[in-house]
Amino acid sequence: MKYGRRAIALGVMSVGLVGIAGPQAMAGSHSWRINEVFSNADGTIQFVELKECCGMNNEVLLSGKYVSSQTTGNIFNFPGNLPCNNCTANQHLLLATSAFAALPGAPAPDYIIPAGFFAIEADTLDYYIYDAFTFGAGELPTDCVNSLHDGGRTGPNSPTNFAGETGSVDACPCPADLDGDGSVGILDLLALLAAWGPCQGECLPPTTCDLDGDCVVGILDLLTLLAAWGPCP
Ligand SMILES: [Ca+2]
Ligand SMILES: [Ca+2]
Ligand SMILES: [Ca+2]
Repeated sequence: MKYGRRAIALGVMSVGLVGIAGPQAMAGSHSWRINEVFSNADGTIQFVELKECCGMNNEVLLSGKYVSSQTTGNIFNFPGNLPCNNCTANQHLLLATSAFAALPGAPAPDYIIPAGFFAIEADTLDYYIYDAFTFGAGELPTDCVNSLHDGGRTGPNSPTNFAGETGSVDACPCPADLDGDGSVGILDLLALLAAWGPCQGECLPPTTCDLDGDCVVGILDLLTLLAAWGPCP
C-alpha cells in the first residue's frame, strides 16, 4: 500500500512563511489530509473525512480546492471558504452521500457527495494537489461498520464533521431485507429459500442471502430473517 504525500515541499515553504508572518496571519488550505474513507458494498453510503493535520488554525481557504477520485473521475469542488477565522486546528471536514446522512448515528455531513463518488475496489482520492489517499484491491472494508483510516488501518467508522459532532454508523441496518423494499417479508423468505445451501460464488454478507457470513444459507439465516420480520428500523 502506498500513501502518497505531495504536501511536503509546500508545507516546508509555508512553515517558512509562517515563521515570518506569524501563524494567525497566514490563511491557507494545505494542511487538510484525507483521514478516513468509508463505503458500503454498493457505494450508496460513502463518506470521506478530512482532518487538519498540524495545528494550523486558519486553513479556511477551500474555494478552488476539491476532492476527487482518480478511478471514477468524480470531482467535488468546495463551494467556498470556511466561514470562520482561527477555527481549523485539528478539526475535521465530512463529505458524505445523502444516504449516509439519513442513517441513525450519522453526524450531519458538511458537504454532500453523490453515491458512488469513489470506487470500492481500488482508488486514489486526491485533496487538490495537497494530499492523496490510495487503496488497492481488498483494502477498503465493505462490511457496513469498518472504514479505512489514514496509514492503512481498518477499524470502526468514526465520521466527524466540522462542528465536532462524531458518531458511528451501521450501513446495513436491515440485512434481512434481501430485496431492499424496506421491510422483511414473504419475498425475502422466498429468496432465502431459493438460495438454500452452500453459497455460490462470492460470499459477502449482506449482499447475499447468507446473513451470518458462514457461506451456507441455512437454518441460522432463516431464524435471523424471521426475527427481523416486518418493517426495517
Ligand atoms: Ca474519523
Ligand atoms: Ca424485503
Ligand atoms: Ca449462513
